[in-house]
Amino acid sequence: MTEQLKGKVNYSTQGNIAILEVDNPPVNPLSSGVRAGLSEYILKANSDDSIEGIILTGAGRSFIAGADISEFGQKPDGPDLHTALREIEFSKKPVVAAINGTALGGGLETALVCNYRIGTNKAIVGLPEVNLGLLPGAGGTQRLPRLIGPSQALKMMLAGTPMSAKKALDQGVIDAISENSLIEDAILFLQDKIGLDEHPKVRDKNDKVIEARGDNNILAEARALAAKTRRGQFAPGQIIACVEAAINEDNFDDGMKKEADYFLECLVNPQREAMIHIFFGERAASKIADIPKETPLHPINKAGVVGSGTMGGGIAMLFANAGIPVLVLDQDEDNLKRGMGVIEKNYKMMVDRGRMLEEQKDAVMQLITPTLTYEDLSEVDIVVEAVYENLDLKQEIFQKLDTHTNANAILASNTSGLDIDAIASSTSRPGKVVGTHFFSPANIMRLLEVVRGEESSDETMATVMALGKKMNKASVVSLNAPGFIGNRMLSGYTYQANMLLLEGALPNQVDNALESFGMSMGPFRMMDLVGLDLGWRARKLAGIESPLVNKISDELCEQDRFGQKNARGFYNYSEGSRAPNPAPENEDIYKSISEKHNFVRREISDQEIIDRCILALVNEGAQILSEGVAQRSGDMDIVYINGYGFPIWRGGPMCYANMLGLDEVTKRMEEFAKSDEKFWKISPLLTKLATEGSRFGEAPSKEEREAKLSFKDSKNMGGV
Ligand code: 3H9
Repeated sequence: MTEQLKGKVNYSTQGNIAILEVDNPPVNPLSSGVRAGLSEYILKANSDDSIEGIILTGAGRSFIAGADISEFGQKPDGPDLHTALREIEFSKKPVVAAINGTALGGGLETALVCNYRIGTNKAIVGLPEVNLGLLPGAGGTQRLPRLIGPSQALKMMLAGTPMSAKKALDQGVIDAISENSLIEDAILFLQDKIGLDEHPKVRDKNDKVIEARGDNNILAEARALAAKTRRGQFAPGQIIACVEAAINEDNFDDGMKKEADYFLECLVNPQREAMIHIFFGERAASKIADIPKETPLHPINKAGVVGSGTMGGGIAMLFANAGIPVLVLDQDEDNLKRGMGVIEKNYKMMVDRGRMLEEQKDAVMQLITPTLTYEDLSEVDIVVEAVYENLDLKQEIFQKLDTHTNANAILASNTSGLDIDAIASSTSRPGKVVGTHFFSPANIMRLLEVVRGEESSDETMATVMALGKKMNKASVVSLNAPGFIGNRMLSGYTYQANMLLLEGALPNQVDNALESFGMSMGPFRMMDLVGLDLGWRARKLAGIESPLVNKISDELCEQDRFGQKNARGFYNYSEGSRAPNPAPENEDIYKSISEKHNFVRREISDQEIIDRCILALVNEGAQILSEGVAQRSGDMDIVYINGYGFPIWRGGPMCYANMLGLDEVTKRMEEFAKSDEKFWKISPLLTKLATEGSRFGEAPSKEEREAKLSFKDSKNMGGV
C-alpha cells in the first residue's frame, strides 16, 4: 500500500478463508488507503486458489463508519469507492460482512455489496447521510429498498438514525447475529455456503421494488415525513427521488446512475457544507483547547440532583438514561412527589409512543431515588443543582452540598446566568464547581453549556464534558460571563424583533419571516411560550421603568396578556392548544406605543427582518469570540442549532455569515447602523476578518488566534 494513502486493510488467512480487516482508527472510515486495500485484497483472495471464501470486518470498535467525511468538498484523492465495491460485489468467491461494530453510511453500503451479513449483538447499522446533507451514494438507495422494501428503506434513510443488530435482523438488513466469536461464527457461516452454485446479490433482489410499482402511497408518505421532520432540507427530496428510481427503473445500473447524479447535486449544495461543518463542529466543541486529552476523569458512578421541578426532573432522567443511579432531592415532600410523578409520566409517554419498552422504563425508574435529606448525598460523585435563579439560595445549597458530599464530588449548577464564581465561593472546593446549563426540557434538548469558573479544575471540566457525551449532549464550553454564550447572543436577536415591532412589523410577519428562514420558532411565539410577564414582573419589583425595547410587551402584560400561560400574549390561544392565532386587538397597542415614541410605522421587508435578527446574532457571536468567552466560532453554531432552533442546514449563525461573505455581512450592518448606531457597533474582529477577506474559523486572524489563546485568562463580565 502506498504511504500517502490514509488508512489500510489488513489481510490474513485462516485455512480456506481470507480475512480483510479495515484498519483506519478510530472508526474505520473509507479513506483512500481503505478503498485501495479493499480492491487489492479482494483481487488477491480471488486469485489465490487456496481461498474459497472471504470475510470483511473492521479493526477495533467500528466496522466501517462510512465514507471519510473530511474528503467531501476536497479534491478527490486515491481510488474511488465504487470500484472497490464492484470488486466485492462481483467477487467469484462468497464474501460475508462480519459487522463487529458501527456500519454506517458507506459502511453499511459496503456490507450490502457482500453476499451475506452477520453482526455481533452490539452491531449498529444505518444510513445517516441525510444528517450531513447527503444521500447514501454508494448504492444504498438502490440496494436497501431491494433488501427491506422501499417503504422501510425510506423511513431508515430519512430518519438517519442507526438501528440495533436485533432490529436489523428482524428487518432483514443482516442475516444472522453472532453471540460468540464473530470471526469464528463468520467462518462457520461461510463454510456452509462454500460450494453453493450461486451466492445472493442484493442488486438482483427485485421482488420488493417491483411490488411497490404503482403504489403512490409509499412516496407520498415519505414526502409527508420529510416535510414534517426535515423542513427546508435538500437531501430528503433527493433520497426519495433515488428510491423512486429504484422502484421504477428496470435496470439496476440505471438506478445507480440516477443515484450518482442526485448525490452530486447534494454534494455541491451549500447545505452539505453547512451540515458537515456541524458534524465536525460538534466534535471540536467537545474538546477544550488548553486541557490535555489525557486529563484523568473523575469516575461518575452515582449522582444527585437538587430540585425536582421541570429542570431537575429532566436532568435526573438524563443520568438514569445514561445508566447512572441518581438521587433527586427536594426539601418539600409534595414537590418531590409531584416531580417523581412527572418523571414517571414522561417515561410513560415514551413507552406509549414506542420510543421505549415497558421494561426499559422500569429499569430507568429504578435508578431514580427521591430523597428529602442532604445526608443521602454523601456518596455521590456529582450533584447538579437545579433550583430557581436566586444567588443567595444557590449559595446556601452549595454550602450544604459542600458539607454533606464527599470532598471529591463535583458540584454543578444549572444556572442559566448567575455568576459561577460567586456560587463556587460559598464552598471550600471551587475547583470542583462548574456550571452545567441544560436547556428545557433537559431530557430532550441536546445543548449543554458547560460554564468554566475561574477555578474549575481541568479534571472537573474534562469529567463534565465526558458526562455530556455519555448523556448524548452537544456540549459547549463557555467562560463564566453574563448570559454565557446562547442567552447573550439571544438578547440582540430579541431586541431586534421588538424594535421591528415598534417600527411597523407585526409579530406574525416577524415570526413567519424567521420561520421561513428556517428557525423552528419565531421570536414572538418564543416569547409567548416563555411568558411575557417574567421580565415585566422583575422590572416592577425593582422599580425599573420599561426600556424602549420592552414597551410593547410590558403594555401587553399591563393588559393581562402574559403569553401561552393565560392563552393570550402576542397571539391568542384556544383552550388546550399551543397553536398561535393572530390577535388583531393588539394592533392598536402597537400603533399607539410606536406613535408615543416617535416611530413612523412603515412596511418592513422579510429580508430586513431576517438580516437584522440573524446578523445581530453574528455580531454578538464575533464579540463573544474575541473576548474568549467561547473557544471557537463553530461552538456558537453548535449552541444555536442545539439550543435555539437554528436550522442545521444553514450551519449555525457564524457559518451562515461565512457563507454570506463577511464583507457583505458588515456592509448590511453598516446600513442598519445608519438608523441605530448604538446597537450596530460592529465587532472589531468581524471588521478585521471581513477586511482580510477571511472567514470565521478559517485561517484565523491574529485577533481570533489571540482570543483562543487567552481563553483561560479572559473573564469579561461586562457587555451583554
Ligand atoms: C457516506 O458514507 C457517504 C456514502 O453514502 C457515499 C460515498 C460515495 N469520516 O464521533 P466520534 C471521526 S457519509 C471521517 O467522536 P464515537 C470524528 O470526527 C458518512 N472521520 O466517535 C472523530 O474525530 P476526532 C456516513 C470520522 O465513538 C473520531 O472519528 N457516516 C467519521 O462517539 C471519533 O468520532 C456517518 O455519518 C467519518 N465517517 O462515534 C457516521 N466518523 O477524534 C459518522 C467519525 O478528531 N460517524 N469520524 O474528533 C459517527 O456517527 C460516529 O463517529 C460513530 C462513532 C457513531 C461512528
